[in-house]
Amino acid sequence: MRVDVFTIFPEYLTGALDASLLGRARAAGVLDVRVHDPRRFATDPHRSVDDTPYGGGAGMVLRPEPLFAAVEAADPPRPLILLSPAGPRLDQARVRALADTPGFSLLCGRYEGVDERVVEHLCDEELSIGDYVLAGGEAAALVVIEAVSRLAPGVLGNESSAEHESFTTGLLEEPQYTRPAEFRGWAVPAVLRSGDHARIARWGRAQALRRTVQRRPDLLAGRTLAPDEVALLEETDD
Ligand code: JD2
Repeated sequence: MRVDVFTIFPEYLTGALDASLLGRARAAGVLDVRVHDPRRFATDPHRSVDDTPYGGGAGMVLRPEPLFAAVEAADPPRPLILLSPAGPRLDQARVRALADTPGFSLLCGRYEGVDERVVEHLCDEELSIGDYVLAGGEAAALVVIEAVSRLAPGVLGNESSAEHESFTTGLLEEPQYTRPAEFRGWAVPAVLRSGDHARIARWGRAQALRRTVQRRPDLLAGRTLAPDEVALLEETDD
């Protein structure tokens, strides 16, 4: 999978792209991330990428010329997605759809955003990662790349683990434990140490259901509980 990123702060991305899952995927050749700095395409003596907004107002706006030049020189994979608080919110369905493509590109704004002609005539769509305001698109780009990459073929060590997880099953995950069996007097639930795999699976499903009902009932809104799920919920005590 190829992902091209356009940012005036390329160093913002480099540490994250080299670390952990993304670093391994890139080293293995499964993920090809190319970071482009529009400042390299600025033509004026000061290499300026921003200017004051027409009509007045606070802050600066990214100029169209260096952004168009950087994108046209790279000929990046489409769709070219503009990270913006004005876009539709990213969810796991969009993440899966992007993971099913050979690639896509991300354009990061800064300051008050980008010139609207970039939105209308250069980018294909907009995307927001959530209802809060960032200082620019770079952190959002990393969120998109990480969420999509872990679903891309060959990236996760365990292919099955991405499949039956929360937002895929539509439920939150059950709690997880590791050794020691008792830590500061707090024991791991006995069922998990019983070796009875059918009971363990049943406990996990009951926990996942109960947590979802209690913490994220919105996730269940468009989903009817199956009769066996209702039974599981009713037989759980607390
Ligand atoms: C960005 C800014 C608009 C004031 C470029 C913010 C985002 N979920 C999200 N929250 N914020 C962003 C985001 C993305 C790009 C830019 N700003 C700052 N924008 C009004 C300040 C500039 C996403 N994706």
